[in-house]
Amino acid sequence: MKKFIQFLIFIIFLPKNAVAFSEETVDFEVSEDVEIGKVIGKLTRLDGFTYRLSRGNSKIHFDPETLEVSTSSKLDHESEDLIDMLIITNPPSIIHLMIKVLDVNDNDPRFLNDFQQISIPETAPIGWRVSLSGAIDPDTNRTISNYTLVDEEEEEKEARIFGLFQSDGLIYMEVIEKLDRELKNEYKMRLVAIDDGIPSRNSSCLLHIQILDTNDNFPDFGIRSIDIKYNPKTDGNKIFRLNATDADEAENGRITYKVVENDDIFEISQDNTYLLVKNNTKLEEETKNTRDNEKNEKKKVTIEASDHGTPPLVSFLDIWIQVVDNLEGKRKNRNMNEPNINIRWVFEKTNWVSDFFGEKKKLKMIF
Ligand SMILES: [Ca+2]
Ligand SMILES: [Ca+2]
Ligand SMILES: [Ca+2]
Ligand SMILES: [Ca+2]
Repeated sequence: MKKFIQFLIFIIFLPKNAVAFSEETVDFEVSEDVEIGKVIGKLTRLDGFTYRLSRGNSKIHFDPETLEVSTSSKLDHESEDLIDMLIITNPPSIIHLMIKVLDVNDNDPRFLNDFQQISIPETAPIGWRVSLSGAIDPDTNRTISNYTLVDEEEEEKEARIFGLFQSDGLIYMEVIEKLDRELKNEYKMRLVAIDDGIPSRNSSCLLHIQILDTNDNFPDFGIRSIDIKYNPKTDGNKIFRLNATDADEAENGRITYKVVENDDIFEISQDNTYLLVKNNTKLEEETKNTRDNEKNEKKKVTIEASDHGTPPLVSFLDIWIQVVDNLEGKRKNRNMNEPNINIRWVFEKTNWVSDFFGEKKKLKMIF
C-alpha cells in the first residue's frame, strides 16, 4: 500500500516536459575471430541525453562520446557466446547491450591423448577390429566429419595393413592384411581427425600398434637327418651340438630337446645343448659288426625339439652315428666338427646347421 501511494505521488508530480523512463535492449552480433578494435555497433543518440557504462565487459569497449561499441581484446565463442552490458542514460533510461559472439571454425579437433597403445595378436584374421578413442571438436557448431589413417613410418602414406571402420560415432581400426609378428612386430600409425568446417581443420594422434606373438613356428633344425662319425676315444661323450631355432618369441620360441628313442644309450646334456652318449659300451656293441670301422653299423637316434608354447610345437632330427675307433677312423675324423650331412633330406638349396663346436656351416645341395 505504501509503495502504491509513492507511485501515485511520482505520477502526480511528474514535470510536464519530462521524458518518460525507458528500458530497451540493443542486440549486436560479432564473429569471434574479429580483430581487436573493430567497431561492432553504435547506439543512436537521443537529443539531450548522456550515456555512461554501468556494467561492462573486459573484451568490449563502449565510447560514451561516440556511442560506438568495439572489441578491446580477442573474443572466444567457446568460452563466452553472449556478452551482456548495461548502459545508463541521463535523463534516466536503461539500455541492455546484448552482443552475440558467433562461432567460427577456429579450433582443431582434439584427442583426449596424443598417443594410443594397441595390441593385436598376429593371428588376428582379416576384419579384426580394435576400438579407438576418437576426437571431439571444441567448436560449438562443428563436428568430426572424417578420420584417416596414415603410416607414420612410410612418410605419411596411407596405411595398407590397417583400415578404419566407423559406426554410430565410434571408430575402429581394422586388420585388412595378414599380420606376421616374425616379419614386423610393431607399427606406428597416425589417426587424423578432420572437422566439417570450411575450410576444415585437422589434428592427429599417434597409434603404437604392437603385434603379439602366437606360437605359429615349429622349432627348426634346418635339416631332417645327419650322419656323424663318432670316436669315443677322441670325442669324449659329445656327439652333436643341438642348435635348432624357433622364430617365435619368449616361451613360444624356447626349445627343449629330448631323445625320442635309444635313450638308454643317448641323452641330452643338462644345459640342453649337446647330444651325449651315456653308454659308450652299449653303443659300440650295438654298432659293431667287424673291427673294420667302415663297416660298422650306424645307430640312429631321433631328437625331438619342443618349444614351450601352448600347445607346444615339435620337430625331429634323425642323427645316424657311426662309431669309429681305429687310426684310420681317427684320421678320417680328425676334423670331427665337419659332420657328414645327409643332404637327401634338405629341402632348400642352402641351409644352416651347427657343427660340433657350434660354428655355423653352410650346406650345399648335391643333386
Ligand atoms: Ca573445429
Ligand atoms: Ca569456434
Ligand atoms: Ca614356436
Ligand atoms: Ca609367432
